[in-house]
Amino acid sequence: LHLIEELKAALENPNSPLFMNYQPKLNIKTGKVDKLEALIRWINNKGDFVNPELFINLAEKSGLITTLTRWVILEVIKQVDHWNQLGHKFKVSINLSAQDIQHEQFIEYLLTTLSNFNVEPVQITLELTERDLADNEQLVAERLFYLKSLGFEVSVDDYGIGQSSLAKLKNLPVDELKIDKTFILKLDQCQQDQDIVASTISLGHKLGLRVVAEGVENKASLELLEQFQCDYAQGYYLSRPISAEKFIEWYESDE
Ligand code: G
Ligand code: G
Ligand code: NA
Ligand code: MN
Repeated sequence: LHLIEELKAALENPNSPLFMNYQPKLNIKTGKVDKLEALIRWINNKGDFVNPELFINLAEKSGLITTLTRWVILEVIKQVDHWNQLGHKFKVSINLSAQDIQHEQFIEYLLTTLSNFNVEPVQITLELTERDLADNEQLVAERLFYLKSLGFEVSVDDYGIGQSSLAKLKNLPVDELKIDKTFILKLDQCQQDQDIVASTISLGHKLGLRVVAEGVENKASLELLEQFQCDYAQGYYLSRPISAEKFIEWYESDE
């Protein structure tokens, strides 16, 4: 209860102890980073990092998630606008909760915020887990089709550990599959994971989807993913989630 009050205050604080980190996604074919995932971070009053999974969970249970997601959307769009001004047109993904996509004013907020900056909808990817997509399916499908028609992209996060099947996804306007990191972390050491990942990539491609592997922690796994024709790789081997400033420094030194 204490933590939620502190989070609420953090969201209202103009000098917020919340901030975004960005983790690059490597385009395996071009060898370039052209996408990133935005991940929220919070340093509490004691100066310690609060586990994001913990406070996101609390925010979901308390209904504060709507406010938190709005905060994230504004921060990310501001950042993408800034990168655009530097001549770097990245695509950035935002993690959503089931409540966000179902919220009455979600799309309106997203569009209003975009209209205040020089950012195109196609630069914003919305990441939803299989579970988020399974909740209130009809409404979520309608929202996603509308978002898609506006130019936003949709990504299925943590793919493979949930209950949804590709058959279900075929009825949704999905652009990207993110294979869950449990299949990727030890990819180089596990034949079963290799079989699962190779066939998921191939199935994803047959359905016209871009496939991202998350949790790439070593070179051998990246090479396997390249062999399997995976489109994007994300993980500690390439970069941890880092601040926007650190990222652009890393990116420009690598160009
Ligand atoms: O780096 P990592 O520890 O950030 O993320 C932990 C969990 O928190 C992941 O499940 C991730 O999707 C989630 N998460 C991180 N940032 C955000 C965010 O901005 N919004 C939402 N809804 N979830 C986030
Ligand atoms: O649930 P979601 O996929 O949105 O969250 C991504 C989570 O995975 C974040 O907590 C992020 O910090 C973490 N992550 C990103 N890359 C790696 C990696 O290579 N290894 C591990 N163990 N975690 C990672
Ligand atoms: Na995610
Ligand atoms: Mn994931």
